[in-house]
Amino acid sequence: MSYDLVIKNGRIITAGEDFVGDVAIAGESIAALGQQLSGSREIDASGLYVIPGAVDGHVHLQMPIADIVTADSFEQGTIAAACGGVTSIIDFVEPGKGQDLVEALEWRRTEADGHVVIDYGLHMTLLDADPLILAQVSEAYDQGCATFKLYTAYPHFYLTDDELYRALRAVAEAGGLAVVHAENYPVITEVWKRLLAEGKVETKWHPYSRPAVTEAEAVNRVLSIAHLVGAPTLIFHLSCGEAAREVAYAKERGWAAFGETCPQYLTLTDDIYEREDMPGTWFICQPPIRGSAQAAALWQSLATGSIDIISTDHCPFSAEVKKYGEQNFTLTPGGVAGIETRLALVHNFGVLAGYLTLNRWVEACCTLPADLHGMTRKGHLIPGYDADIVLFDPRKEITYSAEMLHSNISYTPYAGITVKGAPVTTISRGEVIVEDGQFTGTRGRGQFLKRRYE
Ligand code: DUC
Ligand code: ZN
Repeated sequence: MSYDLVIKNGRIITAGEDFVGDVAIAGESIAALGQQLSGSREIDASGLYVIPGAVDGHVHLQMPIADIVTADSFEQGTIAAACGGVTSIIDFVEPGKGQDLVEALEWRRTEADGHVVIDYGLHMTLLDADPLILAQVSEAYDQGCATFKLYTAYPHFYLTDDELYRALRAVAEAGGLAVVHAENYPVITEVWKRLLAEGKVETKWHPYSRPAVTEAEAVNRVLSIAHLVGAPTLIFHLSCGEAAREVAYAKERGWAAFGETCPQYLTLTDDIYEREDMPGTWFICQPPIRGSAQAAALWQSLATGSIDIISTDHCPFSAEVKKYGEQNFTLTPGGVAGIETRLALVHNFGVLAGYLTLNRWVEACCTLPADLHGMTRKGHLIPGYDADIVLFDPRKEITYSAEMLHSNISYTPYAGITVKGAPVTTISRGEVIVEDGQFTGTRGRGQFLKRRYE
């Protein structure tokens, strides 16, 4: 039998397997895995890892905040993602106050459809616990938004405990997953006020303004309320061991609790807020980047599985916008870029450093993000699944610079960092869209993913 495309002689690595063989593709789907398969097109993957396309369940493309917007459009951001071995992303719908959820979803889709180069899903943000809005949660789920974003941070998103209770209940009743930014914002605000009153306005004070305990406390509280109402919950961007331990504790009790962390918390440390060669404001994100012991604790939590997945929270702002907080760190919008660098960073600092096995790397970056976010055809190299595949060269060395990356910003948080191992070819639904690191796909080919839990 001849297939449309066969990837030959690669080291096929999935969450559970590791063997040398071929992957055959028919149309947009994986058709077979085996030996000596043949196709009308064949790609020699000798010496390369063949893994499922990476899934980034947490990105902010062309996201408006007041009068600014994140720097990557859906087109630019998904090109960068594809070049980094990512074949699916999940961005956000952020409805206006009182806006109908499905109407907001349709509007957000008009911004992405026709522009994205890989498949994408959308989380639905629940701004408050307005009963009229919560009554629409099931409908949003039916339209493919299986996951709902809740915040215990930021003045315009912050949910009080009673609001959390009601919103989480609505998510549970719809059969969805809550994804939560958990920090204790009222306490953080008090810490900020004290720091600013003492004249501590420089960027180096950013991590002091959001202590680990304010994150851990919020994680505990959110997971407790979620358990009470039966809402499976994924805590976003865990940045410290204290918070990861709260997720581990919830898991030990049998709760449906999951954790995500991001490369910036694993590979950077808080000395970057005081570096001389790069402005500290570039690295301002919420929660903040913390010390090296915290990064080590996060790697351990990933290894044991108390943190499940690695996403990026890709949220790039231009260097000019990042300057807003030069004289007062609280005025810099939070967010770092990372949509293109995750697979290679986690391979280098996680696998090569001995924290993660190759299988766990694939599981944390590709397979579990797909499963947890309700993508029913992604994240696995199994016949019938979408042929989203990445060829990763474990010998290729790259030193990061803004110029080599595809985000629409003039800097990268990872400038000067050398990694061994990089994605070289990206295949999305059977189509080669990145070859030798060069994007060859077409704008608008990506599709909206209707996600659900089976
Ligand atoms: N944190 C950030 O740093 N950026 C985007 C949103 C968030 O929660
Ligand atoms: Zn985010």
